[in-house]
Amino acid sequence: MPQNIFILTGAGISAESGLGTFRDKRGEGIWARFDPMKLATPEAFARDPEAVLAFYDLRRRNLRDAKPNAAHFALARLEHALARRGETLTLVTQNIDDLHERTGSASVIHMHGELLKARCERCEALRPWLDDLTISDVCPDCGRAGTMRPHVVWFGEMPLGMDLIDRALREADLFVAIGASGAVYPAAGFVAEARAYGLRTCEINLEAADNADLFDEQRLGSASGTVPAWVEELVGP
Ligand code: BJW
Repeated sequence: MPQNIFILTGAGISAESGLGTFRDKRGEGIWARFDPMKLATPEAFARDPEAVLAFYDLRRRNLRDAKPNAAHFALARLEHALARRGETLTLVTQNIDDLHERTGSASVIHMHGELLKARCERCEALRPWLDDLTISDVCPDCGRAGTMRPHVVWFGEMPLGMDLIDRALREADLFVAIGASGAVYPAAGFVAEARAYGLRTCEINLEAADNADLFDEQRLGSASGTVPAWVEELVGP
């Protein structure tokens, strides 16, 4: 029977590419060093745009030096192997990096935005943005200064692609979460929705997520080892 797979990836899939996670049980994640309420909310950006832009400039520079790892490559291979069998992979990521795209994943849904894009708060223009972003940058579309912001979803903002995500969840047979802590909603609620729609559910993670009890199957280990092994089980070497 054809299989439609829905995969949600989180910061854990990019951890071995050197991008860091937000939360971990050792208290060493990004949010242990930086206060999300001062850097990842619209209110923080209104209060202190320089601090917020500097945080994302640093992350953008780190991303330029990062390389995809074996887990990103395996998911791109899975997508193409499923397509050859007339099956589909919906790849939704909470990550703002572009490591899935760099390995050839074709249509990634970035529900928390993309670090290498900026958008104008005035005219909503969305532009590729590879360099640092400053408060005096001019919008290439409307020509106003001081209106560009990182194209990321902060706390209190609506994640992107929610209609597409809901449709894909309804049409899938299997839900898999990879390297996500299950701490941030609405993504943390997808597994419950998947169960309600009758999907099988699988967690692939270094440490059990906050919502681990909602998964039918759990594979613990680092993404660069567990994901390629799981993909090989599904579609062969
Ligand atoms: C490995 C590994 C290795 C490590 N191999 N694994 C209830 C319902 C709905 C909303 C809320 C709610 N309660 C509260 C809210 C509001 C809020 C929220 O969830 N707050 C919680 C903190 C409680 N949510 C929002 O505000 C969201 N918007 C919203 O809700 O709008 C209204 C709405 C309602 C209902 C439906 C639809 C909309 C917006 C959330 C925006 C999150 N933004 C950030 C920053 C983005 C930009 C940036 O990158 O700076 O997104 S926060 C940060 O957390 C980032 C991540 O995408 C997100 C999730 O993190 P993730 O990916 O799970 O990573 P970690 O670090 O938490 O976990 C890493 C995992 O990897 C761990 O499990 C490790 O074990 C594992 N790992 N190494 C494999 N090598």
